[in-house]
Amino acid sequence: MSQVDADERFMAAAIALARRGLGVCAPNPAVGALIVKDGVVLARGWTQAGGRPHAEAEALRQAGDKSRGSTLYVTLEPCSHHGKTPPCAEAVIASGIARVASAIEDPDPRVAGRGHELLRAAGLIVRTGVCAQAALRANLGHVLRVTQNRPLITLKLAMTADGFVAGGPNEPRLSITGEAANGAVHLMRAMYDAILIGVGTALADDPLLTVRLPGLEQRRPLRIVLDSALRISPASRLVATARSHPTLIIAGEAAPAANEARLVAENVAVARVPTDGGGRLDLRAALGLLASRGLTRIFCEAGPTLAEALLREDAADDIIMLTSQKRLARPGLCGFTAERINALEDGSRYRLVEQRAIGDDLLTRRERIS
Ligand code: AOF
Ligand code: ZN
Repeated sequence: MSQVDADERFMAAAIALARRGLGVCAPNPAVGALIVKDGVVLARGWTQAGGRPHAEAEALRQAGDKSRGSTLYVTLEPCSHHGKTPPCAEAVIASGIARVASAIEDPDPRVAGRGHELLRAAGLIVRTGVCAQAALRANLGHVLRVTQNRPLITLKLAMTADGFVAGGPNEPRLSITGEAANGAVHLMRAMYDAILIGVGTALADDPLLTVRLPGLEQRRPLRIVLDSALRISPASRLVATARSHPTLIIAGEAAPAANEARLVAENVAVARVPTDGGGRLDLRAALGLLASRGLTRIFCEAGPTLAEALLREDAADDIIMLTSQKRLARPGLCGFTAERINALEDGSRYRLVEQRAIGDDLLTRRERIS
């Protein structure tokens, strides 16, 4: 196998390791690292819960003395700053690693190329850009937070075969998708820092937005509701479970203080952002607030209003559509205008990257073409 092929193969494995940290290491990026010598993997590391230790530190600790003369594969440039931990680039140099294959530069202004520079200055061979595209996807939450002051947003939509996104007013919590797809959605939730909905969905469905999968109950992504006028019911399941599952409501500046006080008393956090003339929350301001609180990845289980707003703002980085074969007996809540769906499907703004059956449902995933 050529060096280039081997680099790509090991980097793909490092990216798979990195993904283990998604949903647990914010505000830090989920990084993966492999230490390889003569084609043999000596150690594997990924960013740990809470963001530390960093991936390289984990792999180096495992490899011990054996790392001398080996190659390090790392999905993000090793850090060069003295932050909460000493710089990974220095630890890599001290370990005697001879060569580093790195996927992308870290846009964090404290690093921004200095990690690679440090390694080169110490005489290590450094190859950058290995599997850059795939690594960028895995690190996109971090990259967007640092460069655009907003988290990555995955928009998830579920639709019946006849184009409805929910049942009518008398059918709250009608499950559009089957059990297998619902399980897949819970697994997706676990890989994000937060779950986002609009107040319309909170009022119509009274959702819990928790991760209900055996072994992953401890994953508690922040549950966020955009609620300009603080209309959410204090009796809702979201509010009732706020002592055990962190919950944040983003309201407009004019929302009643008494409503806020009632929510805060139940352990719900309330933040405020400006609204436009029509009383709608400034979405960019809301996303900026979430980025400044350290959130990197948001899973948005939006109804039509919020989904349209995200698409209008060009803020949806990927779109997961779950389509069931079900047709509703009575007309339900209509999802999206035909133009919206066509716009998603014409391939100019989003590219189809995945299509598979989950049980009786069809999952498609589209990524924004940047
Ligand atoms: C790495 N390896 O696994 C991660 C890195 O607050 P600190 O000191 O933990 O530093 C956080 C920054 O380090 C973060 O913003 C990003 O630039 C980088 N994350 N770097 O070398 C890792 N998670
Ligand atoms: Zn580091």
